[in-house]
Amino acid sequence: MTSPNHILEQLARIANECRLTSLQPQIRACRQLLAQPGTIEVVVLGRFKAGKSSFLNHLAGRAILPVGVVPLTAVVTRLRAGPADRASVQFLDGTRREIPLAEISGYVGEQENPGNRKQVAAVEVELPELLPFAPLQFVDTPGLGSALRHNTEAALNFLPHIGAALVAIPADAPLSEHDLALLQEVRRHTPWIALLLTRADLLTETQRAQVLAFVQQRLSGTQNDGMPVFFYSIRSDEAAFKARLMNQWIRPLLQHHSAAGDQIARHKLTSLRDQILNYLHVALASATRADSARNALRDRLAEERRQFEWFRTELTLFVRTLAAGSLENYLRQLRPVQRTLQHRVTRELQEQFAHWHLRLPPLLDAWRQWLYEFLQRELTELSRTERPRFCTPLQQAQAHLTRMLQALHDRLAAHVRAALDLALAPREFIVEVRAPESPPVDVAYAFDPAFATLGWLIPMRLFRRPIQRSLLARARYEVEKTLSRLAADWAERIAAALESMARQAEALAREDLETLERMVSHASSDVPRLRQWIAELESGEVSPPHHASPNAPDANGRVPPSKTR
Ligand SMILES: Nc1nc2c(ncn2[C@@H]2O[C@H](COP(=O)(O)OP(=O)(O)O)[C@@H](O)[C@H]2O)c(=O)[nH]1
Ligand SMILES: [Mg+2]
Repeated sequence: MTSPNHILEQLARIANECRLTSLQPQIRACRQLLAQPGTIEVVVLGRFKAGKSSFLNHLAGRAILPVGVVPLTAVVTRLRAGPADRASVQFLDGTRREIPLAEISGYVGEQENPGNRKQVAAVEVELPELLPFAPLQFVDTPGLGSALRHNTEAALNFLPHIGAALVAIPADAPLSEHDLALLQEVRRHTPWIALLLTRADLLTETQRAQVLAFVQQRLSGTQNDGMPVFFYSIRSDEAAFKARLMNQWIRPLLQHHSAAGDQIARHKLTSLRDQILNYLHVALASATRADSARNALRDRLAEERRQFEWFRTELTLFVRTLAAGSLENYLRQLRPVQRTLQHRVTRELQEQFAHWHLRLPPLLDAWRQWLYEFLQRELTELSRTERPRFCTPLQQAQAHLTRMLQALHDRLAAHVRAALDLALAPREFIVEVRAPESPPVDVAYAFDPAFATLGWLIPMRLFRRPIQRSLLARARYEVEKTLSRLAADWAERIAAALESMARQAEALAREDLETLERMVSHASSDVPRLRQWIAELESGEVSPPHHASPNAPDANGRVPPSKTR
């Protein structure tokens, strides 16, 4: 049988000659995988709050990973077996630093590492508790559709690197369209996938049976039909769930890890090969079909090219509309917070007044200093806690821009189908979220200087009450003003981030269109070369070998029902 390395080099060569740049991340991931055989990364994927981190803590038997972490710019955490507790942070610039286990949350969470200000690429943890699982490694991810995308390299490289995958979905909210799309995406990169229905303790046995039937019905007819499904709960009285997952999925993976590793590598190579073959078939069909068919396709693509300016405008308009509405949204959403802060400033300032028996100028100074500190402290905290809310437009943009790219690809696929009667392979588009740093809180207010000089003449005995009232009102106004300014600063930063996402989407769309244009530009003189490549790829043996082991999944990742219950 041809070695995986040999197949990969063949695929890389052809992809290179065809300039299929979008396949580069997959090619790099395969190289890396083949360079380090032996370990298998079990990646835990799924929405935010699906219970991924809780699950891994439960599996390790220790609360290592922070739970309830907002994923916006969080990073992946790798857990593996080691002789002693150890944790290290790997930074985007390639450096690494050892940290105490207790400090992990300072690097993986949005709250303590906003906008990934600390420039973290990943956190790696070694635990003796994981020795029984070696050579499996576990990867906690922050939630697809958001966090994996803060850094291009990490994002584009992540999915292709998946070894085995556990897709966590809350049992009480099972299998949305988003989950199905995720499963589909993951399936391209690994045959070893299982569905983990978390928080099973929230359901009765009857409800669990209903959920299982629902999930199986939704998966039927998809590539994931019949995939292993496990309920899970971190409640200690629900140990049977863990036992079943161990016996039916993790142990087989451990026992057959070398065969499974081979299967995973070959699955990725097959997937890569199919994508290249798809391009080649389109190229060949276009080069050999009657002129009319080819010309029809070229006309359609030329039309897409002419329309591209509109697509670009649409992208820009979309992000600008989102940006334009963001300030108003922030202000509306912050109104209750503003009222709370205004009540607090009034109450706390009233307490202060009781201590300040001062003439007017020093009173004004004390007031100003106190208010400055109050606003600085409270708004910095607010900007931190409200950060996910400020960044919401980025998530919305990511979802919509990805859909726009997908729609363009579908349109291109429809042209190919109409002209050549061929299906263009689906594509993954990743528009990364580049969440900005939080803006500094800007507290600035002027006070009439004449007031300060004349102030010494004002008899406080008579005017204390009206002056205090006026200072309270002024403080409430300053709360509103500073909050509005903070929202405006956020809106400005978010607008810039949105603009950058639109440009990314534009580049991806252009690449998609240009790749297809290149494919259909092949002349009849290219036909022998295209045929030769296709023959080369189709004769390559990349399909995984068949395993007779009782629990290993077959080529579709299905695990035969286990006798070990
Ligand atoms: N009742 C129950 N709650 C759970 C379970 N697993 C996780 N949770 C809760 O779900 C929330 C999100 O969990 P987390 O692990 O942070 O989710 P992640 O974002 O996917 O990593 C937390 O409040 C957990 O306490 C479970 O098995 N049962
Ligand atoms: Mg988590």
